[in-house]
Amino acid sequence: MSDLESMSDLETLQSEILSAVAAASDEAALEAVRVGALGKKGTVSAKLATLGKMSPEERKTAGAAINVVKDTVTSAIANRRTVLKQIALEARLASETVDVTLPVREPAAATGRIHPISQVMDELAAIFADMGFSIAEGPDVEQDDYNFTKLNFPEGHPAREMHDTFFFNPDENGQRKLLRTHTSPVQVRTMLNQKPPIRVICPGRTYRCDSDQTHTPMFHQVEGLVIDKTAHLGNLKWILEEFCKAFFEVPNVTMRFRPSFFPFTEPSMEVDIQCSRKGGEIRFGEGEDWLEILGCGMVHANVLRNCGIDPDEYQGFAWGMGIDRIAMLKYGMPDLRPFFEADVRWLSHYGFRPLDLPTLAGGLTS
Ligand code: 2NL
Repeated sequence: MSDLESMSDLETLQSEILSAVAAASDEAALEAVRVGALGKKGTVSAKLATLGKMSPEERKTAGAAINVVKDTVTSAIANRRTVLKQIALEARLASETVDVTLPVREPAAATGRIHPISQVMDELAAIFADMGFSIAEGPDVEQDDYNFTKLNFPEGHPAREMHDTFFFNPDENGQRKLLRTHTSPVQVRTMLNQKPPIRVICPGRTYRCDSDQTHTPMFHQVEGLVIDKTAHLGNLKWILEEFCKAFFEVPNVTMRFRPSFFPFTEPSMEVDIQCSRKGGEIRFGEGEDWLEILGCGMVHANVLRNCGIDPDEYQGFAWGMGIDRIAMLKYGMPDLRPFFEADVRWLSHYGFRPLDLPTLAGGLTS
């Protein structure tokens, strides 16, 4: 090869490498170009390897020319690397920009909400614990005996029909389990397992096959039970009044007791509280209207006997009310059905902040 030929050869090589350097679109592509030219088996390195076989004269000129190519390529690669680094940095800065003027996203503890039913259950627990009551719970799936028979519902009595019970298929012994229609079976279990005096409240889920504007097949009840040697209706009246004042957070309530019927109490009463409904808003402790909020009575002697308590030694009173209903009344919620629709928009409107716990000293809903 003549000197001229190898010179033009070198120029071609250099211009090819420089185009490849210019075309490298990221640092990995550029590194591949560098290895292809300057690496051990690179094209420029191959040119340098030919120097050994040349005469000293040839080596002088060719060596200088090849080293110029090597230096040119080396600095072109360094420059391109600087440019690519800058481009990569700009792309990253553009994609990772933070708009510091956006509002701070709140943590789950700040945005989460307590369901009104849970809030009301916590309020009930605070109020009745303050009056010396404990809380008892029991299974949602119950025996007929605890839900009906021990509560003085005779077999085949029409009152059983009135409960719209969800029954399970009978087991091998012909026993049909059911979904409890009230929380009374929890009090039955309490009487069977504890000696009087007894003071409990039993909040929980209850079920009836009924569904319309004001009924859902699952709803919540709280019942209370007091058994003692001298427990009487005067005590019951005081407890219910104290409860209503604390729960509705008013200084006074007027209550009205009307005779009624339940199989498990004798006598039985329904209780209304006085209220005003002016301007579409219910207020307690004033006004001329009445609103039914609960049922109650003296525990029937048959129920005491069925639950292992001697009615000649002990007597007691009990009451029951709907938690969903008193929650709606207290918090002005017009419709029952969204309670059970799990809609976070409803919950963020009607729910309660998780760290605001109800206390009697601090106010139930501060
Ligand atoms: C209502 C009426 C009531 C009871 C529940 C009860 C429980 C036992 C013995 C006697 Cl174990 N009574 N519970 C008593 C009277 C009324 O509920 O309207 N509930 C929504």
